[in-house]
Amino acid sequence: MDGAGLSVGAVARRLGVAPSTLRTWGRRYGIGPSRHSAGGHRRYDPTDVARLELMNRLILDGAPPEEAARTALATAAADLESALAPPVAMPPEATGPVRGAGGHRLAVSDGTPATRALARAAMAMDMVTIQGLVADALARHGVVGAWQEVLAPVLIGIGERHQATGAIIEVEHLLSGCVLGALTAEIAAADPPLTSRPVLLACAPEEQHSLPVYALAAALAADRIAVRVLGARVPYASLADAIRQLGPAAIFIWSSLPGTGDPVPLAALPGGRPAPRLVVGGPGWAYGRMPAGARAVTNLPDALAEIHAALGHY
Ligand code: B12
Repeated sequence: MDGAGLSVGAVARRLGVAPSTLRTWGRRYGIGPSRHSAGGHRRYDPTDVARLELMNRLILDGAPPEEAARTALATAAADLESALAPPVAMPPEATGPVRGAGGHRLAVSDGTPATRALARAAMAMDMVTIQGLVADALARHGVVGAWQEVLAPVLIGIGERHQATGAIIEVEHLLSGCVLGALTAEIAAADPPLTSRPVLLACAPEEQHSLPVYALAAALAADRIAVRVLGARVPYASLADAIRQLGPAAIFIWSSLPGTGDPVPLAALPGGRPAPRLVVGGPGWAYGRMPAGARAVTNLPDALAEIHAALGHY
């Protein structure tokens, strides 16, 4: 770091967070750069950076952002280095159960620091922090790792909580929107595809649970495979039109609910030369009645592998 200090982008890269997250932390919690360049740009000196590193560490260990900022700001400059060296001891209130309005508790099955932090932000309905944590998970673990280790466990925890209480639908909607936005952004930001025939991804008719479809599409896009995502509730007639228009190499269809998982109409989908590989996933399908040739997958890596195989990659 030179005497002029680091830019927002440089500090964001160092911490593995989005530049917008740093700006939000500055605005919301008063933790930011202590100087500006001659041109008026924000510049972070070594103490600013160490404070932000401490805040980031505390969040990853499960502390709510405002509390992490408070602790980082209260740490004397001379103590920052030692605070960063050993594992950070969490304040007692940051290690308690994840709670939301009305005292609702959220059990996240394998509560890692990242899942706990995301669950906390979701229960607090703190949209900016949710977006930052989802973006961080994607940047740190890639699409498959972020989905399996952070996003799906928190979604499943929220689903279980909702089932038990009938509450937190607002939390489910907020988190789903943030995850959908982040996965769509991953698809948009991926390097150009190296394949020509796309993979077509859709939910079964009336099926609104589209996040796994976007997770798979983002993972395929990261592997530079062309995708077309039709999202939620796609009537079979519309899917058939899309198949005829796009001539996909593979089609993935998701069903979460038994009511949307009747496989009989799949047999009537148009073929093509060569015929697209039909891959189905999700707990809703009646797998015993799948048409010949359909491949069922039970997790994201297997779905990815099945589609790579359909494209002749291995
Ligand atoms: C987010 C969410 C919503 C959002 C969806 C937003 C969106 N754009 O996707 C909204 C608010 C729209 C919604 C609506 C409803 N939902 Co909802 N929802 C969820 C929630 C919390 C996450 C959904 C999700 O993304 N699941 C995907 C992953 C995270 O979970 P999973 O499928 O269990 O994962 C397993 C496997 O599928 C596999 N897997 C995971 N990821 C992937 C990826 C791929 C590619 C593959 C192949 C496999 C795979 O691994 C997991 C472990 O086995 C789930 C909870 C849950 N457990 O899923 C409830 C859940 C699916 N919803 C449920 C219900 C009841 C509903 C509603 C009927 C509520 C209502 N009364 O209106 C409606 C249904 C609307 C419809 N017709 O589709 C129930 C379904 C119960 C059932 N089996 O019948 C669940 C399970 C919640 C619960 N525990 O009660 N929901």
